[in-house]
Amino acid sequence: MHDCLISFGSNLGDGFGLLERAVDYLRASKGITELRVSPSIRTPPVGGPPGQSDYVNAVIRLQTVLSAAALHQRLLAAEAELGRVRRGRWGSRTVDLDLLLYGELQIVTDSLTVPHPRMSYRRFVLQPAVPIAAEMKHPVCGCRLGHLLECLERKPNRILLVNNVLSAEMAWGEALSASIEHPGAKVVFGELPHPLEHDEGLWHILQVDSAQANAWLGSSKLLVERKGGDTVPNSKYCGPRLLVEGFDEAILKAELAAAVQAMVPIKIDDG
Ligand code: A4P
Ligand code: MG
Repeated sequence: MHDCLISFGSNLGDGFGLLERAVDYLRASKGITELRVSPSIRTPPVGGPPGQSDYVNAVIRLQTVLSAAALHQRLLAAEAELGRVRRGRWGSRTVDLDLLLYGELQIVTDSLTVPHPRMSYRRFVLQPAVPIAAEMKHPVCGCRLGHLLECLERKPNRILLVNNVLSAEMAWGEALSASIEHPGAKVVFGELPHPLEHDEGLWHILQVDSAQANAWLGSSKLLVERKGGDTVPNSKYCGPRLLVEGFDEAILKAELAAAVQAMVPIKIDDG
């Protein structure tokens, strides 16, 4: 039996109604038991084309005898049943069901990466997850989900890039700051820190080599590493992390900008 966590996201149609239907679909599925649903929250869209509506986000915890691939197929079938149309990466969707955790296994196939590669720093995932899954362990970060959310809440607004995540030629500072247009997030690149704890809206992005990283690990919200480079062992750092690959400037900028958006405290203006 595998203890699994699934994220639900919807920003097209009746999100709360769709969550109920997704839960009913999974509850009626063979091989799935002990299903529990988190409280749902409304969240501003992270990444993707501008002008999207707010999301309804929640997580679902369940036990299953299904393989990870079979469970993923079940999630795709539920999405299809609820009328999902794919509108490009991070585009609006009626329903998105992602497999966050499959026990403590790490799985990488052509169609599945588990744990979900962006879950460890997303408030729209961790905030609903913690009430029903705080003690579940993230096998890549080496810590529990409750700890990941605490890192986002307590650590200074610093993102640590190690192993040359960005190449030197890229005019990163200004370009990155300009790409992160988010109320409450002003990004300063490569400056040495000042009392960040007292300046909620200011984010520092530091690029360091692996030898310098030690000094900053304890006081950073997110560790960003390059796939294939030296990664920091879990014994030295247990917290939110992101693994990037490739050197496509536009993709890296979008990924980092979305990471900042996902870590900013969630505020919804209900009018
Ligand atoms: N795939 C790989 N691993 C998984 C996994 N663990 N679970 C593959 C599910 N699918 C996985 O997914 C794209 C591909 O990921 C599929 O081919 C699948 O085999 P998709 O559902 O077609 O597209 P997507 O969801 O746009 O892509 P992706 O990369 O999963 O998006 P993210 O990173 O999950 O972001 N903002 C708010 N506030 N709330 C949200 O819920 N969601 C997203 C989606 C962006 N912004 C959001 C929210
Ligand atoms: Mg998805």
